[in-house]
Amino acid sequence: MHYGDIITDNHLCSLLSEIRPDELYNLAAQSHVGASFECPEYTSLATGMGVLNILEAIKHFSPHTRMYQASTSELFGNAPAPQNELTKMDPQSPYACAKLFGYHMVKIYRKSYGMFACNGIAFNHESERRGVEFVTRKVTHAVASIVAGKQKELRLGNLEARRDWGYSPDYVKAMWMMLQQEKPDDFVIGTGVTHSILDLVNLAFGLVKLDPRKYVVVDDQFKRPADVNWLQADPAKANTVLGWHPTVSFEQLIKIMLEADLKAVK
Ligand code: F7E
Repeated sequence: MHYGDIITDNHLCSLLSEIRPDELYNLAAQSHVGASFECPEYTSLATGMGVLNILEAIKHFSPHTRMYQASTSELFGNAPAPQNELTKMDPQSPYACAKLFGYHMVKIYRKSYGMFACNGIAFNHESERRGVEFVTRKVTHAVASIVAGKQKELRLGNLEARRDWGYSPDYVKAMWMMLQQEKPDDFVIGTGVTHSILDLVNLAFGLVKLDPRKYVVVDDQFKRPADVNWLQADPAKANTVLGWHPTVSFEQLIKIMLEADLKAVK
C-alpha cells in the first residue's frame, strides 16, 4: 500500500517511477455531483487536474503503463438518450466539467504521445459498498432503517431524474477488459435500461411491503442547481468490441443492496 494524492504531482511522479505499474486505474476524484456545486475549485483540482498529473507522471516516468480513466455519463448532461461514444457532450455541473477536462486530456495524450490510455464512460454503478450520500444506497439504507424502527422518514430531492444503474463488479470487469485490448480506445459502459428515482423508491419500499407515500418527503435541500434528467446508455460498442455485457438487472441490484442493509441495520 502506498499513500498519495493526485493533486500533488511531485509525489505522483516519485510513486510512478518507483512502482512502474503495468496497469493504472484512475478512480480518484471528488465524485459527488451535488457536492461539486459547493466546492467547485477542489473538484476541478482533484477530478480534472488530477488526471493530467497522472498522465504527466506516466509520460515521464513509466511510459509502458496502461491507464484507465474513470470518465462518466455525467459528461452527456442533457444530451438526448440513449447516449453513446458519438453523442455530443453537454456537462451540467462543476463535476462533469472537470471530468470533461480529464476525458479530453486522455484523448490528447493518447494521440500525441502514443500512450495506452482509455476512457471508460461509465454510467451509474452501484453496490452494497456505495456511500449513503448517493441516492441508491441512501434509499436502501433508509428502507432498512425504517424496517428496524430506527428512521421515520426519507428526505429526497429530484424524484423525476432517470439513471442507468448497474452493478459495480460488472463495471470493474469492463475496466479491466479495456486495458487488455490491442489498441487503446474509449467505451460507454452501461446497461441500456433507465429508471427514475421514483421507480427506485417504489421498488425498494415494495420489496419490504411498505408504502413509500407514508415515508418519503421531497426536500429542496437535496435538489441541485442543475440536474441531469435522462441518462440511458447505448453500450453497443462495448458489447461487440469488448464482448462485455452486464449480468445484474436494476431489480436484482436493488435487492442485493437492500438485503445487505437489512442484515447490517438491525
Ligand atoms: O444522484 C437524484 C439526483 O448522487 C442520482 C456518481 O457516481 O454517477 C453518480 O452521480 C440522481 C440525481 O448520482 C437525492 O438529483 C434525488 O439526479 O446517486 P447520485 P449521480 O449524480 O448520478 C455518475 C455516473 C458519476 O460519475 C458520479 O461520480 O438522484 N437525487 N434525491 C438524489 N441524489 C442524492 N445523492 N441524494 C438525494 O437525496
